[in-house]
Amino acid sequence: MNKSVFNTAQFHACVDSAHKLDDAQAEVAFVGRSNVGKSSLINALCGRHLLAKVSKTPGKTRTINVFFIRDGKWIVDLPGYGFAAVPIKERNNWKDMIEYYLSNRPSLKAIFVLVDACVGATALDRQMLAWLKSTGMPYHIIVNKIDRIAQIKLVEQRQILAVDLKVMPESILWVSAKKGTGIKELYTIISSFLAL
Ligand SMILES: Nc1nc2c(ncn2[C@@H]2O[C@H](COP(=O)(O)OP(=O)(O)OP(=O)(O)O)[C@@H](O)[C@H]2O)c(=O)[nH]1
Ligand SMILES: [Mg+2]
Repeated sequence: MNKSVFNTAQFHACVDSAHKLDDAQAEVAFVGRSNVGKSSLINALCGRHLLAKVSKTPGKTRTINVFFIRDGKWIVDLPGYGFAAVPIKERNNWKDMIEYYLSNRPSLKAIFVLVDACVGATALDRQMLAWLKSTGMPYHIIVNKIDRIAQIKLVEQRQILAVDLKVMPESILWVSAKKGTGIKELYTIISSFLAL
């Protein structure tokens, strides 16, 4: 694993439909509710603050945003779900866009589902996880924003979230895009999926 490969990541494409994407050799995608920190995590991975656009206001990412790592190897940032302030029609469009993308990319090697360490799994997270499970697509759960949990509560909160998500705590990657916790492990995992 070579961290510098991520540091030279570049913006590659921004599309409103997976139809418009060119072929990749291998790609991984980040999904999750709005504001969970998908774009922030991509920035943390690539060691850049401004690669993917981040905002305190949910609903910042509204398109499929592709970042090129090298040789047709991509990291893909998707719009978040569950942002109530967006009209239902637009939310449904995003849902269709995300599901179509996830279902129609033969080069998609792994889907990372982000869950907020404080908020826990929302109904839409459960829906996404159940759908991914039903399709047999390879997905992994990442819990982000663990910096918001007091150190003393971390073990207990990990246990609560793992039970809630019906998986072993060890199978979840616990990260903080803000503090950089867990990012090295994520490099290793993504490097392996993308064969970097
Ligand atoms: N404390 C803390 N805040 C974080 C972390 N990761 C992201 N944030 C904050 O969460 C907010 C949302 O981050 P984004 O990266 O824009 O979230 P997103 O999931 O891409 O959101 P959408 O584009 O709306 O789907 C921003 O204010 C970030 O600074 C983290 O690990 N810890
Ligand atoms: Mg975003």
